[in-house]
Amino acid sequence: MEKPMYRLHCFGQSGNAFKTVFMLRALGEPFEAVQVDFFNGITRDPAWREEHNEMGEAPVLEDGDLHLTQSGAILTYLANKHGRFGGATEREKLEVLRWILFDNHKFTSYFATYRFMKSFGATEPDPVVMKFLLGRAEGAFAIVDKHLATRDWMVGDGPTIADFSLSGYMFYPQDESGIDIAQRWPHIGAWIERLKGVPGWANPYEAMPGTQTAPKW
Ligand SMILES: N[C@@H](CCC(=O)N[C@@H](CS)C(=O)NCC(=O)O)C(=O)O
Repeated sequence: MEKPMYRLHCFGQSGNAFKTVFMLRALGEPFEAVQVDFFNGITRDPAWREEHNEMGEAPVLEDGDLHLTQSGAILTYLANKHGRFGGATEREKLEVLRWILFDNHKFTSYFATYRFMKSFGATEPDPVVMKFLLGRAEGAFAIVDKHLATRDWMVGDGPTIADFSLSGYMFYPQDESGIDIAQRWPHIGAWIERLKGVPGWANPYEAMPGTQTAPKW
């Protein structure tokens, strides 16, 4: 019997979705990509929220009857189900969770919001807001850069879902954020290159549906 295929609701610009795409591809698990029409506001549509995600966000993973959201939960689910990339010991699993929480609160969230406002926002971003977001992102980047100064991967001896989570926004063109990450945080820069060597890695705009657009602001 053919195994049921995963369905993943995602779109090209979404680094949060790319975290889960990277994992599925690294696992060698085929999936059907369902495009989320984010830029036409579908995630705010009550019917979409009712059917797919009450939180109003991509990604959404469908595994048969299971509909799962939050990239961290999806990554953990896939790691447990396939027995890969979740950490080798209980201690490592806890470390992985610690970094995924840090990513969702500080590393991805401030940077992704900054990039979104600079590249895709409907109105010109307020410089005061941008300065605040950038300062918070820089603080988080410095912490991860220091952690990576003495190790190749965030946890343990190989890539884990902590790496897939934290790197979700690291593979987009530099002009979308205007920040030269590799130059400013060289250990993050080296880690990005290592991650590109993980079998299954792909450019987010090629791995997910949707149209790449030029930065707006
Ligand atoms: N913590 C969530 C964040 C998901 C998220 O913010 N997704 C964005 C796209 S990258 C979204 O759908 N945002 C809709 C909105 O904020 O209205 C995760 O990791 O899945």
